[in-house]
Amino acid sequence: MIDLYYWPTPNGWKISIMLEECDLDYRVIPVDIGKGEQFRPSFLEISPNNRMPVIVDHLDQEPAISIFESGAILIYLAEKTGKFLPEEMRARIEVLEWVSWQIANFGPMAGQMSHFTNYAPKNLNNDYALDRYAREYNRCLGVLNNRLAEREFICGEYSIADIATWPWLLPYKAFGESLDEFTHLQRWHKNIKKRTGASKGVNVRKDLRRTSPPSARERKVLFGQSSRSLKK
Ligand SMILES: N[C@@H](CCC(=O)N[C@@H](CS)C(=O)NCC(=O)O)C(=O)O
Repeated sequence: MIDLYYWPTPNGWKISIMLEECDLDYRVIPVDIGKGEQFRPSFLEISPNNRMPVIVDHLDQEPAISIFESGAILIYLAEKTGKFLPEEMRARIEVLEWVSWQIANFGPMAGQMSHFTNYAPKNLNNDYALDRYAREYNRCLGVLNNRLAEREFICGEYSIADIATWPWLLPYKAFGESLDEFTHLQRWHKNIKKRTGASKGVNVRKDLRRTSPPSARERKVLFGQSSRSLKK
């Protein structure tokens, strides 16, 4: 049995989608990041960067394996199941390249875009930051669209590169983007949406999704932290 420490956001969906796609048994343990549950000492033990997602795989015998960082989790689950990560060296490194691209480029730029669109106080002048991240998000969409021009999925076959990347495309409208110019991206988006694992994964604990802007307290919890919050 696998424990999934989770909150319904794009980074959480990467793993709920992978678990569904691999048809693995798992149990969801919600980590309410607005309430600050990611700073609990027991959670910091398995997630020193105070972020979800995390998995703990209890295996058949102790000790269990715990993994933080969505890229590492995806690679672990792909290796465990033999799915969505080819064995052949060239094909494998290509998938790992694109997983790294997501983790280091598309994810962080989309994350900042989300911050300045959904969370940053409106009374401050955030125009520079919004413009910077909107351009970077748009640039990344262009990178993906080019890549998909000659491939059905990012690395040909559906892989953990697609599973890592798709969740951060989902909020594109909220970020003021349109896919009109990105025809390959539109096709890819529709193809993944049709997959049972992807649609089930993205709906895991949908009831916990945010329906209103964060309160002042939640803002403080999410964005008012420093290294002091991690003191043991
Ligand atoms: N690089 C991390 C990013 C995970 C991440 O940013 N998670 C956010 C939610 S989307 C979180 O847990 N935030 C809690 C906080 O900021 O304190 C990964 O890919 O796993």
